[in-house]
Amino acid sequence: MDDAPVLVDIRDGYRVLTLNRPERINAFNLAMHVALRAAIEAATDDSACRAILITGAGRGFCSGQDLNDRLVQPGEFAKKTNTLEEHYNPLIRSLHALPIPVVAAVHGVAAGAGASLALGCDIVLAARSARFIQAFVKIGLIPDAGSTWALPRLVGMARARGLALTGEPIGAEQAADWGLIWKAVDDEALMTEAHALCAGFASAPAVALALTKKALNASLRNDLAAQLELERDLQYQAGATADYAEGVRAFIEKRPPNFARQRK
Ligand code: T3D
Repeated sequence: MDDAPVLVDIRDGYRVLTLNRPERINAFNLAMHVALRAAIEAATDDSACRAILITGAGRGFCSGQDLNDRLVQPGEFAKKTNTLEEHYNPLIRSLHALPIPVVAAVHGVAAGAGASLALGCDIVLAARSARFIQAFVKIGLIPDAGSTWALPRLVGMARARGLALTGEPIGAEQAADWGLIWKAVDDEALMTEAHALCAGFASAPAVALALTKKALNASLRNDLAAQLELERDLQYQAGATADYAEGVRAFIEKRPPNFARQRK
């Protein structure tokens, strides 16, 4: 279904979810929220799916909330929309909690909640010409869908304030220099690199990836002592897997490891 709000492409070991409202730079409406949630749930339920790649159709990644659905009179907003509670917040929480890496491949523009969505993914690859915009202030809103949480943690408070309070765009190279994203790549290489990354995750040790994600997420609220204890506990779990035994054996035998292809 080419006109579905989210296209799902099942690859060998990972899934590509393409936001598909290109005429509005993939702005979120209700149908896209529902489709994205269903696609993420289906990917999670499939033990052969070892990573998710989120991208956008057409000339940009995502322009945030569809503002055509937000023509309100003063005071009407809270009565008319519960989208944060019902859709954006569960989406960002689910990306954070998923036991598999989620990669965002950003081209064109990621604005408003579209930028928040990218920052909610584990790894953001962006085309060199891409821009990230905390567009909220331009229309009288505050950054949402996790941006006020992610920004200071990724780039520090001074830069978070600059981005959020001005709504000025930041280019992909600067975003990478600041630590907002993982990497800026040549425009024409974006999807090749994103697919290669996901294919790599598909053949990596699944439990180690899941527990690494868990440990890094927990570090944002733990002190050092608590984090060391968590690392010890998670390492016992990773060390008990067949993948660990295989990884060490492969190293000793000087051959590439052959990790399990399915998540348990
Ligand atoms: O409401 C709640 O539930 C709270 C949650 C809020 C979350 C949010 O995301 S709030 C922030 C919403 N997003 C924005 O404010 C961004 C609005 N868009 C823009 O600022 C610009 O369009 C872009 C910077 C993203 C891109 O600029 P440009 O010049 O490259 O493209 P354009 O010409 O502005 O947009 C192309 C088309 O997409 C255009 O339609 P047209 O004229 O060709 O028929 C434009 O209206 C449409 N479009 C772009 N963004 C949105 C949109 N239509 C609806 N909603 C959009 N967000």
